[in-house]
Amino acid sequence: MAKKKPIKKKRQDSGKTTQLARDVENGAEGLMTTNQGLLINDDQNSLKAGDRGATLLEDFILREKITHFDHERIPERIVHARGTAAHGFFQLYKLMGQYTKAKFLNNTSIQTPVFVRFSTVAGSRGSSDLARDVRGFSVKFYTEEGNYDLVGNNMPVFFIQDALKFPDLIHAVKPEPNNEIPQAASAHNTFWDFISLMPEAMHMIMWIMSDRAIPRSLRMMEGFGVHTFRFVNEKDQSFFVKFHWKPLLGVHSVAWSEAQIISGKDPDFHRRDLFEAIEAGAFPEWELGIQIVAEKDEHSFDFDLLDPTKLIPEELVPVIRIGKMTLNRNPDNFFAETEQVAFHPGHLVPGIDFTNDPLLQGRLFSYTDTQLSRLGSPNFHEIPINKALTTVHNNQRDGHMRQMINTGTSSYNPNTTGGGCPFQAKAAEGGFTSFAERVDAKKIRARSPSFFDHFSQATLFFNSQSDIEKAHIINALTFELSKVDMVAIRQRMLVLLTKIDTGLATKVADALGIKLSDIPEQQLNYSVPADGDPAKFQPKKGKASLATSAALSMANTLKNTIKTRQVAILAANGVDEAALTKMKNALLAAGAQPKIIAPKMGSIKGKRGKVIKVDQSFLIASSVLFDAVYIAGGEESRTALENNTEAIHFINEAYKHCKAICADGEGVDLFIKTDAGVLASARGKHQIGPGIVLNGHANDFIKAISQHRFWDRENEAKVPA
Ligand code: HDE
Repeated sequence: MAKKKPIKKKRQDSGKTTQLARDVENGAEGLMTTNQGLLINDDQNSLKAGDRGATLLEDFILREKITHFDHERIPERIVHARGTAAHGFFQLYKLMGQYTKAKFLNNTSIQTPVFVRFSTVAGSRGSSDLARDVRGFSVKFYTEEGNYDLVGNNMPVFFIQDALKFPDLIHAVKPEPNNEIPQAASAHNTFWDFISLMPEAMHMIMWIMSDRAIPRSLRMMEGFGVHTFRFVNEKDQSFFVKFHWKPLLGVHSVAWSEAQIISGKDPDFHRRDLFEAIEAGAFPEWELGIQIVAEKDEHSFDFDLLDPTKLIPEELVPVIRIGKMTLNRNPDNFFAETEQVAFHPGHLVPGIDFTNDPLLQGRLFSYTDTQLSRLGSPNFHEIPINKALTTVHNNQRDGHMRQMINTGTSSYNPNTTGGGCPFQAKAAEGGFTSFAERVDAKKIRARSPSFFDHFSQATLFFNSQSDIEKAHIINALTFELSKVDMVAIRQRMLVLLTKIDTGLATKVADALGIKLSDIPEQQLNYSVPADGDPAKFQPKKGKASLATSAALSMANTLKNTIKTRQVAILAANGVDEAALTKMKNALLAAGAQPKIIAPKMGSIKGKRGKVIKVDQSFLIASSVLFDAVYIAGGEESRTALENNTEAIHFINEAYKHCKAICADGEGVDLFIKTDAGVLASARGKHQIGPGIVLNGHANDFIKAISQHRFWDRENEAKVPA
């Protein structure tokens, strides 16, 4: 019999420990016990009255196990239910004392631990990663002054201006209440009905209908704090601040037709991509950027800084990059960490404070409220992933699942029984003080007139897009509104689109088979005021100070690396192993992740007899899961692939989705015969079109992959794939 290992004492705090300590904690090294610590001798059979007899109620081991199982699920988040997360750290580049006294922004030598959760908003926990949706981008900084949460999104603006409208927005976008259809999609009546009555949503609609809503990877999207926050320095001077996360891999998206296929082929596409990149040591990185506006400049813009449907164009206030976040460790347990983490825009540290953005103010109430019911206790701050690094001392006591064992008789302040402890901290000792903003106003329920320009920045966004990006917005709107079966809703949306750009509206109308001139008067003037009184609420279009902003277009993003890009190498028996190996090594050296795709799993034999391991067969592989394709040479391999319809479809589909394609030797003959090859060749005798590398150098292929996509292929005849 194996010698029993001693059972080590369990640790109370995980999250920032070694792998070994975590293994011990998870019981990997110990023997199996009940939750009371009793060693279990048989986990295969319940206690029965005889071999074939009834199970005995007495079997406390069975009852404990099943009872725990029965209660394993907790309510999913009402929004942002589908998420994935990672651990990492933040390191500052330059001291920020001029603007803020936050300690983690005033020390360049420390690494502040972070936990980051990315999410989609509308779908359930089990929905697809590739839904057209906003992505949540929540960062918990475990600072020496307590937890600071930056709970943002991958788009810098929001649908609504006032928190009171949030339940309406979410009710409208969630599946319809009678039949719970559709899952994780905004393409349905109730969403567009609401939106067509909310002109303030138009700027966000441009973002959500753009390719930003279908990222290639969570590692390739920007993050934004959305609201304007405040920095406060040691002299109690305040500055307005907008937060940005800039990914070092650039900002990239997939195509919409691709997103829909990925949802079936691999609904976990984004979470797998993040998990695998971290496991492979290709740690995702973002730089933290800030836009600073002095208090005196609060009113110097043609929009209101407190309005969350507006961004500050980077051309007006540049983004200063102040530090870098690196994600370098996957969670050990999805439930304990990713599911139980509780973010809150009100988790602040001294030096950071709120503004009066009415959306932000409402959020400050909501997060604790929802976490109380989701996590089932006011003690959720004691769950390891939520615990601050600093020690918690206060007079809060008891409640469900209390972990801390408070000692002594004092649980009130002021006291003498506890020697006066815990004491309040003076501001000089790091005690939090709210920024003393001057307030002199009447209580009212109204929208500030400075919030009424709902269209200028929507137009700015649309005008800043490349032609292809504009076409994608038009297609996305057409797709969504085609799924709306109430004509009046489509018409109202078209009316709103005309206020953004008449060309945009005309193209969408045309695709929907509607003539703008036929829209009835009733819809043209339809307006539901946000505060109930049409006279008080007049959506208008102002004069934006900029015509375009380069930072808003993904066409201008970084295109200088192929790190972590997935490259499919198509091969079969008889492949030219020398060329294949050379290309594979060049791709690996450049940081890409090449995979050999062949007709069958197992291995293939090269033309000189080398045995090559196959990573995926065409049965499970799909071009939409890759960034680029390499077709290796070899006569026998070419013939096998030519007769394999899935291989041909793979190449055609990759071409259709504008990806880089490279072929060598006989692989070139194969490519030229595909529909993709015919189209590419039609471009000219010597020029086969950008993104296609035939018998070229590996570096040409690498350069092509780093361009991400060759979107202008969409302007040619399309491959029927
Ligand atoms: Fe949230 N939001 N939100 N939100 N939000 C939640 O809190 C809410 C808003 C955001 O990874 C909930 O713990 C209201 C803007 C993210 O765990 C809930 C309003 C932005 C996450 C909630 C907003 C966000 C949430 C649901 C309008 C971008 C996921 C579960 C006033 C700046 C956090 C939870 C995670 C989650 C309320 C608007 C970002 C219900 C009332 C604007 C990234 O409390």
